Amino acid sequence: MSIPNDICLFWYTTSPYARKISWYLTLRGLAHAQCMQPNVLPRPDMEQLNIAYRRIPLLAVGKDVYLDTRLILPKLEALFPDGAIGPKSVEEQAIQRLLEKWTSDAGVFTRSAQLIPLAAPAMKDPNFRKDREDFTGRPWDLNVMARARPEATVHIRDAFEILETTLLADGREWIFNTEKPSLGDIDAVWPFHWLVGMPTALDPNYISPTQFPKTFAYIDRFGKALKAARESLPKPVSVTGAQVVEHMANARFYEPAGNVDANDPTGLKSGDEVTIGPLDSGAKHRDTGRLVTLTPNEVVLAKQTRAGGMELHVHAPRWGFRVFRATGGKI
Ligand SMILES: N[C@@H](CCC(=O)N[C@@H](CS)C(=O)NCC(=O)O)C(=O)O
Repeated sequence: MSIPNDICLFWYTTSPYARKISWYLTLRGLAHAQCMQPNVLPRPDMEQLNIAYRRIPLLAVGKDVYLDTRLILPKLEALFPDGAIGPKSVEEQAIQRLLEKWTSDAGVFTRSAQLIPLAAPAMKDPNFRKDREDFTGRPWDLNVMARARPEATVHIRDAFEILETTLLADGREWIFNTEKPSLGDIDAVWPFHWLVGMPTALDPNYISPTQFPKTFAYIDRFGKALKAARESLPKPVSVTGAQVVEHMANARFYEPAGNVDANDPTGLKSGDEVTIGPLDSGAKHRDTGRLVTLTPNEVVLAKQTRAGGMELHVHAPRWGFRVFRATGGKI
């Protein structure tokens, strides 16, 4: 089974975070494989990798596995620099990184999720709601969720207003005035594109092309650019988890084991047995392994696949994650 560029994306199409990665690969024209997943646990394909982290997306590049879009996107830029679409100037880099934080960490996604239509098939499925209760650690009660909608609309209206009156105010096509969408556009557009694509998520009395013409036109333009890019490429090959592991056996590590920063506040040392896990959602699903790299923005640990005991390197960002000594550590 061939995995183009040794890249395999584990995802499901309704995941807005995963769409960022699929869009990035499409806009770059980077051929890859995909391992499609259900939107709830269990995920037997991912169990093959022996990785407890449960969030989607997850990206394998050879024997390296990357968690979290906040690490996956800069890694793809660095590992495949020919034709990279990241920001160029320091100002653009600042805007792109702040956009990433604003949309992912600072509330736009969370408030968008509160606007998922309660009539959507997933929301009516008790199994899905139970899965997300485990994931978020909060009850997913339809009455409580209905009451949260007006406040979520107020926050999302604020987010639309920011795009409309600042970044898109001068009528530009793309955030950094590029010819085609860039990484900055992916980081700006994704929760807005998700909301517009869910019928009834947005109440047109408050958020519609009437109030925010430039932002709606931008979202539409992005969708069209993506469709054109997708149509010009072969469809990603679909693979199973077992096929990914089989492929990895003959693939290389894309990054050498790095340094463990002697000045890290955690005091961890190379070779320590450590546990990593996200702090915000899916926090119960942690991975333990041997520490191979620790920098201010990345932690890497070595783990073995369930079948065959093959070593993989699992990479996570420092932001939004905790790393601690597996024995005697506290979380
Ligand atoms: N900070 C993470 C968030 C990922 C995330 O929350 N993904 C959602 C899907 S959009 C998820 O994993 N939901 C639970 C699940 O599918 O198991 C990232 O940037 O990758």
